[in-house]
Amino acid sequence: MTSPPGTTFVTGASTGFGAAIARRFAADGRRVVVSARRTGLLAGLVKEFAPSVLALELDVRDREAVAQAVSTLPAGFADIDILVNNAGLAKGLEPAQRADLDDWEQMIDTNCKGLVYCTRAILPGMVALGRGHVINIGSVAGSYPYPGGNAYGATKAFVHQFSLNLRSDVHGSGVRITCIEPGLSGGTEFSLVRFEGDQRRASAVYAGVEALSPDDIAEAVHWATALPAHVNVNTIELMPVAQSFAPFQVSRETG
Ligand code: NDP
Ligand code: 8X3
Repeated sequence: MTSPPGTTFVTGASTGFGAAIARRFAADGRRVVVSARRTGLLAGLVKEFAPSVLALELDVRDREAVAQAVSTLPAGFADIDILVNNAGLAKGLEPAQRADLDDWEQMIDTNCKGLVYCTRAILPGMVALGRGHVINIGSVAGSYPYPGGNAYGATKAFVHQFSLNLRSDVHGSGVRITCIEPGLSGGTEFSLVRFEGDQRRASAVYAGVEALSPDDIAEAVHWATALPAHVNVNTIELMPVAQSFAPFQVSRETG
């Protein structure tokens, strides 16, 4: 049940899930490329696991930069056999009729287009190798609508379907594809980013709840990759026990 030798490439590794996922693989003795826009936040991982961790400044929305970064990796980190497409964000919780179009565009550019750019840059190497694993971080928001989830949930529905379609395309190649779809998770900057740095509003999301942790997500990612090579976990949907489903809303006539 140990990971094969090779390099793990993690996007959005500066905080939250990405940092925990990178640490999980580095602790296994694997080489890990950690990428994000804020490289200063990657320094701790690099120092802790030197020389096995390489930091890369990368904005996944920059198509050329993604292709360039992947094609110029140093030899010791070029044999990527696990890609974790984790970089992503939610911006805002306004109803669609009031949402900021720039927020929608940033979510689509990051969660959908960025994920596609990274996959397209790295997948051919895995197919040529005859093995590899792409892990995409989706969300329960891709399956279950909620007020204000509008474009964010739609980007994660894209991640879900893109993952399944990737499976069809790499059929017979030995490459595995998994979509991990978490529910409410704390210990990350997710809500701080969603609410534009409003710490009080972000903290309120997790008040009195034992949410999933970045380590829970890292464990799920690692488990899927550590299974025998003939096993493909298509989708993992996980929630904290404290989270479940609510009834549909019904708008009633009054009077
Ligand atoms: P964080 O905000 O802590 O982490 C997001 C990461 O994405 C950061 O490392 C950030 O790095 C990176 N990122 C954002 N935009 C870009 C970009 N344009 N280019 C490169 N990196 C970028 O949140 P989480 O750890 O919670 O989120 C990680 C993933 O998990 C996201 O895809 C999110 O949608 C998903 N998710 C989160 C859940 C939650 O409740 N927390 C639940 C379900 C899914 P930097 O800013 O340095 O570039
Ligand atoms: C993050 C989980 O429920 O805030 O994807 O959308 S949720």
